[in-house]
Amino acid sequence: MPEPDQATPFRVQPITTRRGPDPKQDRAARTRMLVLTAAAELFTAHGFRHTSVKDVAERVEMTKGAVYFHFPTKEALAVAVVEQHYARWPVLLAAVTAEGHGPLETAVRLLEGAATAFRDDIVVQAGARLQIERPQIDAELPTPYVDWTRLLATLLVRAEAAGELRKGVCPQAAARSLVAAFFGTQHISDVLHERADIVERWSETAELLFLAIRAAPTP
Ligand code: LUB
Repeated sequence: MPEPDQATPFRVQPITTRRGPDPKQDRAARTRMLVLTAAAELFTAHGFRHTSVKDVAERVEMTKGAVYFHFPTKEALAVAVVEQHYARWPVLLAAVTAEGHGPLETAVRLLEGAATAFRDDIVVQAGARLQIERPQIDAELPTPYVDWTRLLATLLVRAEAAGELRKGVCPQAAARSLVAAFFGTQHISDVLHERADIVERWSETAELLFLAIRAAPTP
């Protein structure tokens, strides 16, 4: 299975709080992550418009000035949260790729992992809500859906080359369908159950979709 870095279009680096040479920088990175996580919790619960920098500062027991030191505006905070939403996916892809499955099974496990992250990861949840609220946010947010579509299309082209795809299935069309189905599944699960059942809901949708995408088992 070729290396993931050629497949993954997600270009955002995760914020690292690993101890580096400069303790001051470490502390700054940890504080930045603390503020970003608090903002993610508030954006997920109340949305962009009903969350103030004062709310974020109070949640992390810092002054507004200290928050502005790391994020000059509430918009910059929203952009950083959405970027960290997408920074989750190369990490997930590297972990799934390391399991050494074929391209189609890699796509299956990637989306299973994404469903779990949408259920359990507050930064992923906040990024999804802010992407819905894009019209309210006066800032350049990453374009949604396109990176997942490109990643899945790359994997499905490889699946086709490996004979894993049902004859006549177009990899790009299948990738767009998977992204649309995942987006819809996570959104409905969010509105109805705050994503408590997203893993089960995605599993039943994925079973149907991959039944249509996967090559018929050779007798
Ligand atoms: C994914 C969402 C919700 C696509 O890629 C994205 O932007 C997505 C948030 O905007 O679903 C499906 C994997």
